[in-house]
Amino acid sequence: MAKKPWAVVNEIIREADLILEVLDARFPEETRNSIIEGRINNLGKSFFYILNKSDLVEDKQIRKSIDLLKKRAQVIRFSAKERYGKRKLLYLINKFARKKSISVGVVGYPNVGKSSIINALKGQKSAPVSPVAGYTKGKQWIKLSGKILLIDTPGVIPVKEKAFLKLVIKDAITNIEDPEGIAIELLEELIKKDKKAIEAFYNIEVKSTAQETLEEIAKIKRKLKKGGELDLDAAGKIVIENWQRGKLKIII
Ligand SMILES: Nc1nc2c(ncn2[C@@H]2O[C@H](COP(=O)(O)OP(=O)(O)OP(=O)(O)O)[C@@H](O)[C@H]2O)c(=O)[nH]1
Ligand SMILES: [Mg+2]
Repeated sequence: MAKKPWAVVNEIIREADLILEVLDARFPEETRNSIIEGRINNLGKSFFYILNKSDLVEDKQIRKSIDLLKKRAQVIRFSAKERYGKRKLLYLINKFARKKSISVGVVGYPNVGKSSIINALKGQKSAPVSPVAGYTKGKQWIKLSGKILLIDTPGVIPVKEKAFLKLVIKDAITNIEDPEGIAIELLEELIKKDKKAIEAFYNIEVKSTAQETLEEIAKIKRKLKKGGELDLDAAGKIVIENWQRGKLKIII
């Protein structure tokens, strides 16, 4: 049987010379894994933060995140999609290696883009990628050069998180049991942050509750059940998906 994801990650933290902790640039604090960082520190290992998916985030926001994170470790702004940050990261890894052979463990939450980063560094598809979280199972070694060995790991989550955030990270629309409830929770946060952006994006008026706002979205998207009743699950899925895919650019 395959090892549990956490067991794999702990092993890599012990074995690797350098760790890359991958964060989603849209919610870096939420995707920071305090348990992983605690273990890295206990073992006296070095790590860099990789702020991935930075193509989905405004410049100003990224700079703010970097300022906060750089107190703890070196931060590399990255986009596996646009191949941004690749040169800097390779330079820093090689500088760290100082001509010795090293292994570099890539760890982080599910779906933050660990495997995509490895592929971007390698310049070819070496690690399998998927929009469905929990895709990478065991550890996988990818030889980057004669001296650098990258290790891909499965995504791990430390503690109980807000339900909507968990789903965003999991990116598992088809498996959501209660899309309406999750979408309402998500909408509440989004409206708090940027009500006007929601209004403009959906071409609706934001109502006094998130529930009523979701009803507005269901109406404009013509999501109706057979009897003509509003289909809030279907509308909820749209809202969740728009945010997950980065179409709705509001940072919580
Ligand atoms: N926009 C954008 N999407 C990205 C980026 N990097 C990865 N993705 C997408 O995010 C999803 C997850 O990517 P993976 O590389 O499989 O993520 P992972 O961290 O390896 O996921 P697990 O193995 O499930 O833990 C895929 O749909 C990627 O195409 C990026 O820089 N920008
Ligand atoms: Mg993966």
